[in-house]
Amino acid sequence: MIIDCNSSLIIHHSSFIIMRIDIISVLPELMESPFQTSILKRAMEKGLAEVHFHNVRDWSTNKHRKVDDEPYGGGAGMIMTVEPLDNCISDLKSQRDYDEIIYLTPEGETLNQRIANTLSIKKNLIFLCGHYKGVDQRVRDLHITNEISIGDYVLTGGELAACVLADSVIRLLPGVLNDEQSALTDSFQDNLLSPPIYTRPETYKGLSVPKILLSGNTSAIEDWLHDEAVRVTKERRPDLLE
Ligand code: 6GU
Repeated sequence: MIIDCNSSLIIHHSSFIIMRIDIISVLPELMESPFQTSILKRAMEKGLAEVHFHNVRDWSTNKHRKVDDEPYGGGAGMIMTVEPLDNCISDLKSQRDYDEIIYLTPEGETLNQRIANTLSIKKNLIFLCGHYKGVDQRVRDLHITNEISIGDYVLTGGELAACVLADSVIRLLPGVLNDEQSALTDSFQDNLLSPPIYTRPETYKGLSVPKILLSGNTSAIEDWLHDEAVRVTKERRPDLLE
């Protein structure tokens, strides 16, 4: 599969590259269902992707399994301490080479299709979910290669963002989507939003499917869909056309 998006040409060479994602969090149970349902579940069953969850508390040396502490310099909120996170990430790094170690944080680069495309050709990824006020800066200095946010709003933690990121990447792996779901026709793959789409019935409550879609003239239909995609994009997201 070849994905061409915003100057990054992405070529998936083989159907047999298995992506491994290790997700580090204080709340791994929050992320279970997205990977146990539908397309992501099938990707795992087919052996195209593996997702492994790690609870930071398992690396705490504290008898109460504590993994946070108060900020130096004062202020509200708790900080995730460096030692358990360093130990967890170091353990993983000792087992295999990681292409990227990504910290999910509102301070990161905003996720977009180009980033998802780029990550989809990697083999081993770590996602670190921030919680409380975030992680001690030295975790970032020691290990983090990349920081990603999923948008300009604040979540209770990085877990839901990690699920969003994993979904956006795993669906691009060869063999995950079938032809009809093909990632190549996605909104954003060509920087266009989707045109209006219709299925049966032909008329519903007086609203009819545009005649062109019933014409059987495939090249005219393709032109119409493209023109509609441009129209919708101009209307809603002119920034994508710049
Ligand atoms: Cl990655 N984390 C948190 N806590 N909030 C966010 C986010 C991440 N991305 C957008 N908002």
